[in-house]
Amino acid sequence: MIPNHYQTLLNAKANGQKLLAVLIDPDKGNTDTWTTLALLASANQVDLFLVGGSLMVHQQLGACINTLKQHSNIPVILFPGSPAQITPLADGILLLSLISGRNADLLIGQQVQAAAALKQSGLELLPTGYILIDGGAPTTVSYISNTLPIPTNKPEIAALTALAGEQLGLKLIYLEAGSGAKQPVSLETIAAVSGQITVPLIVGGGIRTGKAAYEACKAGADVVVIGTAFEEEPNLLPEMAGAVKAGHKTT
Ligand code: 1GP
Repeated sequence: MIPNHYQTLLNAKANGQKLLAVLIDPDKGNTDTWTTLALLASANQVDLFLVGGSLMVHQQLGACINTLKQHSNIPVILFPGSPAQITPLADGILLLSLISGRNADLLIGQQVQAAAALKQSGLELLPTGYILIDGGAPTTVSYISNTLPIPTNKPEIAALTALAGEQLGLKLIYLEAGSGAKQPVSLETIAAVSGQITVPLIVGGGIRTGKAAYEACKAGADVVVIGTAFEEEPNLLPEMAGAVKAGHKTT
């Protein structure tokens, strides 16, 4: 049977289980770093790998995914910065629409360009409303996307943006403070968005401590994404995985 990763996310949400996703930017590593992360992630029951980046300078996407798959059974979901990052080597793809912005190219233009390749790829498609939240300083994703993030003190705008995304049929909402953000998405914003939607909520950007990961889960995140902290210190992984599990609704 072909695994259905979206169903896994829905089941986890229904059971109050929180998930940890490790984000890997293939530009920023090599076989050794990916092997280390894959082994640590397996040992700590990480739920997902997200692979992608805003820019792709080195052609390492395939090598990165192959290394992760060689050393773990954790599903690899593409988190593409552009249609050039589509590869059938992965298990699925966050099919992003940048619904916090008003850049038509990122709302629908790039998706049209990618549609045929996606159909051919056989990848599981996870249509995702991608929402940028101000993380305290300009981020790569805000610069590259040429869009303004939602101000951090406007949780009601984030909540209604997410609700509109769900009403349009998007199956996931991703609240993004930006990779390496000074401040992660506020707990108030996570709670406001979580209170409006029924689809799983992914939260990432600037989460660097177990406490921040735990609090994001308690505020309503269903999936916590961590990239930069593990790039800098892979050995944080056990603590982060424990914090996300401690955030389960049942505990
Ligand atoms: C970025 O949300 C992810 O797209 C993760 O951010 O690198 O800050 O953990 P960090």
